Amino acid sequence: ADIYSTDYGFRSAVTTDDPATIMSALENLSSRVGASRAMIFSTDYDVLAEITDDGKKAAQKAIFQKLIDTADDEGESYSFIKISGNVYQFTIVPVLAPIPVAWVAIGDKLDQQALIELKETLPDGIDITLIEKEKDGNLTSLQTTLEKQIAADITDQYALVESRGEIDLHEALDDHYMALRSELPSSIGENPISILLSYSLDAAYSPYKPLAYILLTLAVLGLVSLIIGSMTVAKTVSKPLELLARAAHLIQIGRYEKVTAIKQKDEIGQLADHFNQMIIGIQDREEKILYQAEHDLDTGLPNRNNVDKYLQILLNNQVDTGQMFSVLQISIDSFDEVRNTLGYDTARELLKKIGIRLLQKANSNNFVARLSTANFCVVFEGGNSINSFSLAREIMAVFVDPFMVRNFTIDTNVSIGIACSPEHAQTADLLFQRAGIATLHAKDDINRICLYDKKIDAYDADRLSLMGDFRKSLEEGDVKFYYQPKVNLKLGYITHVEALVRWIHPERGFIPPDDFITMAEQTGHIHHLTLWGLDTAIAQCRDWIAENIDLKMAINLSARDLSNRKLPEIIIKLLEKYGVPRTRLVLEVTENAIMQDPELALGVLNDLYQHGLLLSIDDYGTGYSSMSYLKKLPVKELKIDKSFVMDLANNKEDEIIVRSTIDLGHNLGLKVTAEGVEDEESMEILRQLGCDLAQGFFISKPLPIADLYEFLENSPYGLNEEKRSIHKAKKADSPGAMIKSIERRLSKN
Ligand code: G
Ligand code: G
Ligand code: MN
Repeated sequence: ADIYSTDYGFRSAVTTDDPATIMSALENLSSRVGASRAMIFSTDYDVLAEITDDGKKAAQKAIFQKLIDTADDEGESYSFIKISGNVYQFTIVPVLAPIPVAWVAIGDKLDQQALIELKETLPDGIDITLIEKEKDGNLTSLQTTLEKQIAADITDQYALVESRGEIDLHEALDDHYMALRSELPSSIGENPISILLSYSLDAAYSPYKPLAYILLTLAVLGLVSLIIGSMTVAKTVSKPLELLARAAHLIQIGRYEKVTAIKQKDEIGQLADHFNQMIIGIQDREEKILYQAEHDLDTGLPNRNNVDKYLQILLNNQVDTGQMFSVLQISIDSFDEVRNTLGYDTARELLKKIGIRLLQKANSNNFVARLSTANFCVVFEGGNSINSFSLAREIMAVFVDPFMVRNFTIDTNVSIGIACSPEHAQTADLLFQRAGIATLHAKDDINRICLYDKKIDAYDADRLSLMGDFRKSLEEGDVKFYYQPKVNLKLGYITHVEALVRWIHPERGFIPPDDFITMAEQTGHIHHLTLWGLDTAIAQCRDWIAENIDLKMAINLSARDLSNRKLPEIIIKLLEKYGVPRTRLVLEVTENAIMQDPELALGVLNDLYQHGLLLSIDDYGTGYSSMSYLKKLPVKELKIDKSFVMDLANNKEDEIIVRSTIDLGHNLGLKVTAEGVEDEESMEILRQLGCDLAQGFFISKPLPIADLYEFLENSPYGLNEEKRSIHKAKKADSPGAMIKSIERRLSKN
């Protein structure tokens, strides 16, 4: 257009009024610049010449007029104009000389070819479509580098959604397009033309399609191998591990099950093998530990734990069925001696053999166990106090034959203590405790068997509380002496009394002395009883002296007293305190008390003797004292036990024993007393046998002090005023004294 407007020849041609010249200049120039259409307007908007490419002249006069006006203002103007179906880009410039003398319009046809050329200047894949918006709003694609149908489809979609200057997405003929529509400058009154740039996404993606397929294939292959892999892992690793984990859990709860389902030979298979071996190992060890926990390793017998369990079963069973049973504790006497003399190995062999003999003796109701070093036990199902005692005797018999151990002949003595359930205890602990107490007592028993009894149990809570009461009773005067007369058989009347303690408990009433004295000995309370007894008895002697009653007082000492070295001193002090001569007191000591610790007892007894005190052996004949001890004892009197005396009149053997004991006593220079005289005949026999003193129910029971005074006064054996004086006279043995006594009687009469 610039060329048109400034070309001198063209300008001069235009300024001529010759249409042919103008036409020729226009044709000339148009072919030079390759324009499709060209028009020359006069300043009055008249078309001076027109070149067309299709022979059809442009009809839009008004539009060109406006364009010329704009070019007049701005120096040039542009517009896309549609002429007979084709779109042209028109440029209008003045022909200056130097003022505009004409207007030239050059139209460049945007045909298919032009669009293709334009497309080639753009990046690959971008297509161009020209769209016309008709007056009624319809959009039509005029020209396109796309397939016609596609262009039409996209254009249709633009008709629905009005959008300009933004990238939109469209679908056409199974393809996807990105598109950008832009309205081209056009003249008012003309249908607006838009240019649409579209880009096929499918085409854009197409280079990546093979890649996508490869990726997809890889993904599928990966997935497949993953599935196959997981299945393999599951079969060869997870499943076996799960089996092993389950087996491990079973071990935890104490079930040992081998894993047999794993057959593979790999690491997992090896693990399973080791696992199975481990199970065997654990099982073995557990069995060993359990065995050791419940068995004694020396003898192989069940141990204390095991018996406890067994007893627990019996006790539970007892709740339902009431089934009785007993525990026999078998204690080997002086086992320490055996062990220290013959050595530990020999001692262990001995234990083993003892265990074997006990097992041989046992039947299906007997459970044999070892409790501790020197203690075995037999639990006797169905055992009561009677049949348990028989069983104990049978067990005793097992130990009669000596044991042969490593060329040693070992004599073994045992003591057996028995406790029964439910009679003595209803728990395992208490049963053992009580069987143990019975065993201790069995050691002092002739048969060496002892059935538990509350009386022997110093540890019984009930009895312990009783001992508390005992001290209180001593202080408060509930403990008293009763006095039992001893009659001088030659004189025919009472010369001695034995003080025997009586306890009337404020709540429980009379308590047998055998009960509480044993208990007092076991708990140490005997000391208080002895002190109280000595004080009370000696104080009574003082009274009698004051009342001119000539009675000797016998008081009992216990085994415990014989181990008290201070005893002589205590007695002497009391005698001095009350002003009582030593010869008034007789101290009775049982054989058994002496024999508990003969050396110590002899020491104290000798001491007492040295102090001029009189001693008497009580219950003679029931203990184990030998002649050699009897010879050594510094005693003045021997009391034949009542068991030989009570039936004297009817029992020849008793008579022989009593007779020889009296002779023995006399030959050793002792006075002999018989206790337990219950009838006149016995009393007569004793007199004939030369017995010195008699004591027993026939003469009198032990009497409270008031009754004793009554006895002294009224009994044929009593010591009334008359006898007292005769006695005194005799005793004085002097004519003066005799005369005095006769005088007294005479004066009375
Ligand atoms: O009374 P009789 O049941 O009392 O006596 C039973 C036993 O108690 C007898 O063997 C007797 O020696 C003993 N005994 C009685 N009184 C005493 C006492 O005061 N002290 C001691 N140590 N024993 C006594
Ligand atoms: O200390 P000693 O054990 O000796 O005590 C005498 C015991 O003998 C006391 O328990 C007393 O009660 C008891 N006793 C005394 N005389 C007789 C008797 O004639 N017959 C019986 N059975 N017991 C007696
Ligand atoms: Mn006595």
